[in-house]
Amino acid sequence: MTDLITTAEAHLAHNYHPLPVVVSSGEGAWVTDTEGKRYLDLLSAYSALNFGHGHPDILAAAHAQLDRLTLTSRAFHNDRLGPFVTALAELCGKDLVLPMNTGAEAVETGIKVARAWGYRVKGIPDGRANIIVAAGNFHGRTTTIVSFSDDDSARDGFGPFTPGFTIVPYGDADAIAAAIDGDTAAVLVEPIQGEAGVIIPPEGYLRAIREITERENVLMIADEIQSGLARVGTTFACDREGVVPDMYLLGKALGGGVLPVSAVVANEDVLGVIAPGEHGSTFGGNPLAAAVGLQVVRMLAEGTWQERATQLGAHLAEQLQPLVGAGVTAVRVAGLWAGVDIDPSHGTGREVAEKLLERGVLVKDTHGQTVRIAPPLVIRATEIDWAVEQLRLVLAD
Ligand code: IF1
Repeated sequence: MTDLITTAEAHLAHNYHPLPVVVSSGEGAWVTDTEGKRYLDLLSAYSALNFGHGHPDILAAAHAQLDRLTLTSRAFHNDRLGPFVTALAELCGKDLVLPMNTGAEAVETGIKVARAWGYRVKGIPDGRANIIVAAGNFHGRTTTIVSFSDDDSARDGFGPFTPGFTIVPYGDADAIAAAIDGDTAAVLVEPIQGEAGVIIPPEGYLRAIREITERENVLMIADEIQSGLARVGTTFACDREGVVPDMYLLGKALGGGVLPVSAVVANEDVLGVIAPGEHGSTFGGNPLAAAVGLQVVRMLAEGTWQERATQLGAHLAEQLQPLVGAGVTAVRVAGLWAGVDIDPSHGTGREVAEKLLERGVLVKDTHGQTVRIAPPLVIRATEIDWAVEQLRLVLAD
């Protein structure tokens, strides 16, 4: 493993010392570094690899499209975009899809759409539209998005900030109801908070937001960029409470681990407020992205990935549970996504992550004591067992 970390890599180095340099994507849940050491990748939600490294059907769709058409001049439509947006709209049960590239762009687009809807449909006085967000949120890194973060490390030094947001505690629907007034255009929420440590809100929270926003004529926007697309055992994390938001923000796994693909999905009465010429992107919905996105949506339409995440997620929860009281203070699991709080007497989340790295298991720490586990959905039960055993050994040290 190299000790040299280039400037470009330096921002990643806070995760691990030394930083493993991955040279080969390997297959399934495994990656290989420059020295040939293999790692079981339990970081895939972080990195958009829900379907594992090198999924053959996704690679085939990408290869085929590379040989046909990759980008068009924006003056032309392309023959992949229609099938992609149609299939994605159907998966979401919505009318319209606005394709973008990164997650942050989808969030920015959602904010613009919500504000435009607030002025043009709801009748909010110009310049006053407000969006309610949750404490502990992570929605991306643009200047507007960090404006409504409460994480100093994401915000400090990047102001002045964009106004028009109100932060309320996560998991508290009454706080949302209390914060809504005539200028409120939307509530923007992660159905399960990722960066915050896989924080699963109290049962009924999403349903309560849905009821409040419907009653108050406010849009409900679900950032499913990390929680969506089968990760938690359902197509969307909102499905866990039977909730359909007004707008889905999607990204990460929508690009199949091949390239950035994001999207805003909503009905005509919401997304239709954006007029031609008001919003766009050079790369959003390009033929290559659309071909890959279409393949991902086709895979999700069968429901087998959701089923797999449910079953393996139950297995992961079963394996992790005995660690509570044995070096772990709490475990939160939703499908194949877990937050594991490390007992401080056994070190920090970061120290545990580094020891796991030595043992060939990639996880990500967050907020001091928490280790996040998000394996690709192709992981095998035996690989989960091996990974949890490595965690048990690290904690027993
Ligand atoms: C970083 C976490 C993962 C997201 C949600 C939007 C975006 C993200 C819910 C923006 C992005 C990333 C970006 C990466 C760390 C990371 C992350 F730690 F923040 F929570 F994956 F676990 N909404 N999440 O999680 O999407 O613009 O990056 O495509 O910036 O450090 P993007």
